[in-house]
Amino acid sequence: MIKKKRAVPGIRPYDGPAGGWGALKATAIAVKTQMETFEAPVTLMRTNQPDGFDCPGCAWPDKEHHSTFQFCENGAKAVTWEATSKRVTPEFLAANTVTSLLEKTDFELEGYGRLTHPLVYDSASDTLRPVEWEDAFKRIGELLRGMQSPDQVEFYTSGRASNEAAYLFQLFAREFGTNNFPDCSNMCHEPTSVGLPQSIGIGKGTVSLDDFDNTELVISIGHNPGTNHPRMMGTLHELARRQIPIIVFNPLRERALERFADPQNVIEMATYSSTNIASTYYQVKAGGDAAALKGIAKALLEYDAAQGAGSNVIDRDFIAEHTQGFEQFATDLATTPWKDIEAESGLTQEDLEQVALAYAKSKATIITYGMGITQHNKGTANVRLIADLLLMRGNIGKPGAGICPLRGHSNVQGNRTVGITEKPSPEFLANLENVFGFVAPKEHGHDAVKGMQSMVEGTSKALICLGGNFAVALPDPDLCFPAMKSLDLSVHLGTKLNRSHLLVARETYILPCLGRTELDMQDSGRQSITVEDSMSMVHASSGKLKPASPFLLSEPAIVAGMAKATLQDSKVPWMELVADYSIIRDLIEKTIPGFDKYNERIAQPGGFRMPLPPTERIWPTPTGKAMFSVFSGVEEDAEVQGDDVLRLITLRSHDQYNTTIYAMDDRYRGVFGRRDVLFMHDIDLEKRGLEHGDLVDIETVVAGRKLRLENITVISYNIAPGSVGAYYPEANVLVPLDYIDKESGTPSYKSVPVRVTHATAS
Ligand SMILES: Nc1nc2c(c(=O)[nH]1)N[C@H]1C(S)=C(S)[C@@H](COP(=O)(O)OP(=O)(O)OC[C@H]3O[C@@H](n4cnc5c(=O)[nH]c(N)nc54)[C@H](O)[C@@H]3O)O[C@H]1N2
Ligand SMILES: Nc1nc2c(c(=O)[nH]1)N[C@H]1C(S)=C(S)[C@@H](COP(=O)(O)OP(=O)(O)OC[C@H]3O[C@@H](n4cnc5c(=O)[nH]c(N)nc54)[C@H](O)[C@@H]3O)O[C@H]1N2
Ligand SMILES: [Mo]
Repeated sequence: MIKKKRAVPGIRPYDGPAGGWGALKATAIAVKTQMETFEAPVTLMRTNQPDGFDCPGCAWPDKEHHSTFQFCENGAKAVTWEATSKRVTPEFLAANTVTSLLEKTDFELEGYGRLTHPLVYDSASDTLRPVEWEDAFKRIGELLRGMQSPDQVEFYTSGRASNEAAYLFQLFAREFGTNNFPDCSNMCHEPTSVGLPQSIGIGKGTVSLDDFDNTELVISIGHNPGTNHPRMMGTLHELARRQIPIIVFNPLRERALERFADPQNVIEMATYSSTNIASTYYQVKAGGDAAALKGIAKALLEYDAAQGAGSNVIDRDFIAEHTQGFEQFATDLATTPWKDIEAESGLTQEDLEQVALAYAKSKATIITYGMGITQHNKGTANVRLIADLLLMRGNIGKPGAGICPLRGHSNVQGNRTVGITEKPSPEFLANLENVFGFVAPKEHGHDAVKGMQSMVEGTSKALICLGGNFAVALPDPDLCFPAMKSLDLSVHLGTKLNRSHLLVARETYILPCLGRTELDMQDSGRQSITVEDSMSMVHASSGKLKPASPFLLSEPAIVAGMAKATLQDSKVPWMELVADYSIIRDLIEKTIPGFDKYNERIAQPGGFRMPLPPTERIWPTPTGKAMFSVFSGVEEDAEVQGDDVLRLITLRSHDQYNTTIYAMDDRYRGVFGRRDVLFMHDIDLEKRGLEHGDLVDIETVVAGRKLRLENITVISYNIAPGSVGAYYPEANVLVPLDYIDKESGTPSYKSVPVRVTHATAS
């Protein structure tokens, strides 16, 4: 019997579809609270237009990049957030000490608006004060030159930076002498960058938008497109209307994957109707995907055997011609017991056999995935298993089929392509040396976790951030925040104030830059930058809005300014590059394969695609073949035992962009005006004697140190039993810094073992 639930402030079930009129209303509110209303419509219409700017919201590509405006609520929020008319002025900063600003929430900090002046921290008054650009560069240069070793400096990149800015940033760091490149992708799709090259020879997805026109089945695992890749909803909506099955694996019932009303669809809008998206929805347990994927593969093998000789369930010709390692893969599946698969995935053998049947029937299948796959301590192994499943039926390198990792930041993939990596290839370093004539560092550097650990240990002394919110995005603030404060120097290029900026080092500079939407004028005229989307399309973006302040510089100009002031006999003509970004692109072309005729090809609408050999069934692996892998057992972490242990998923609300909180609602999950909640299934509530709305304490089970989050309101939710969910970044206090996927270094943000009990203090 279902008990009647008590009323909990701010918690109301959301019964409608995702999208629809609610999305239009939310857009209108975002515009009203951030922008001058007369500017907004023109600005939004320029998003993803041929002569306009690339939407900073997500990395989903745009078919109509050169024609119609695609409506997108969360894209509109990203744009209005940057194009806001609010400003953080020198007067405001003089009146508010850094200590007092640190008391504010992340939501309040960014809510103050755009940064307007380059700032230096003044410890005597505990305030941020305006500084001349040249003085800032000079002092940063002096401090960097004074380091005992270049490896004491960490160069962090957040994936919104353009190809041009990121390329200059890596050039600066490498000429300076280090490969320390922590970047946001180390917290995000690193398992893709590590796992896919082992499987198919390249760390990128293989599908294009056209493949979605030809596919017969989409399996969507561990991502929430209604919020995070909203333009993908147009594609899924269209597939669902064509009756193409979409099978979802997600511990939470995400509304947009269930029902969606497309704001561009006149009939749905007029009739308040919607389209069912998922044909089947499997609530896999957090961390249970490997078990589920192995179950599907095992069922497929069993089905193939049952069909007898000559069956084409398994694509034997493809496997023989294009792959290695199938035998070991199949043997491991045969010896993995169904009972283990069922226990770990939370799904039944019958469920997984159904998926295998649908998969066997489809002539072309796409698997899409996001953070639900990667942010686990077996994230890389999970990615390889997805590739294995596709390879079993030859689903890579043919129309309508392939692997589709949903990238995070709008240019995170491009940053990687142009050299932001702590593990550069010898060929790339040789190219840099040949073209520029400096000696590049060969030793591999730090990723995000190692960079922070070196700061905690005190071996790294300086941090330069090309965007982002490094300390807040990483796990365990109790460990990381003091490490930020113990640095000799921190420098942040940013558009809005955030907590990482305020965790000031002995000396701190905050350098405000132009955003994507803004006009970037240099000596040779108006500049464009370029970005690479999730499907490896590289295209130009140029802003038109008047910059938020006359004192802003572009990201390339700031990087070049610091580099010139640091590297006294630099081989790089920094100021010539800033005057004309097309020269930066020429240098990218000379040092990185795939950018031939870079400037010429971005002049074409839609740009060009980076080379993706697996789409032609060419496998740049050491063996020249696509490789099957073996995932032994089914468990994510065999060491964590105990009936009362739950797996905590930390995730994004609908009103947030990573550490940027736009507003306090999570409309589709029925949470309004608050973020201090824990989603839990009724079975798990009952086991603990808890009720919907009770206050609880959460404690991490694996940490060496005590990690706790207290007085959180637990709410009854349709989530897989055994899994619980809370919002990022608040729940980062529960994520240990060293609880990572060992292969990729990515923190296990989606599978933290925790215990939940009645709150002790109330
Ligand atoms: N509006 C908006 N857009 C964004 C962002 C944003 O914050 N806001 N962030 C950008 C960035 S950097 C990224 S990386 C992407 C993130 O986009 P997503 O990959 O969608 O990221 P999350 O919101 O963290 O949620 C992942 C989903 O995985 C599910 N999940 C959690 N654990 C598991 C699991 O073990 N198995 C399975 N199968 N599913 C699981 C969760 O229930 C959730 O639905 O979006 C990008 N776009
Ligand atoms: N617990 C938990 N932690 C997570 C995750 C999770 O799912 N759970 N997800 C992880 C993921 S996938 C990612 S990608 C990271 C994100 O980590 P980051 O990329 O470091 O964080 P963001 O919140 O995207 O950075 C926001 C800041 O970027 C700056 N900014 C915005 N636009 C621009 C611009 O155009 N130029 C410059 N220079 N600065 C700009 C603003 O100052 C803003 O405050 O977080 C990770 N952390
Ligand atoms: Mo991300």
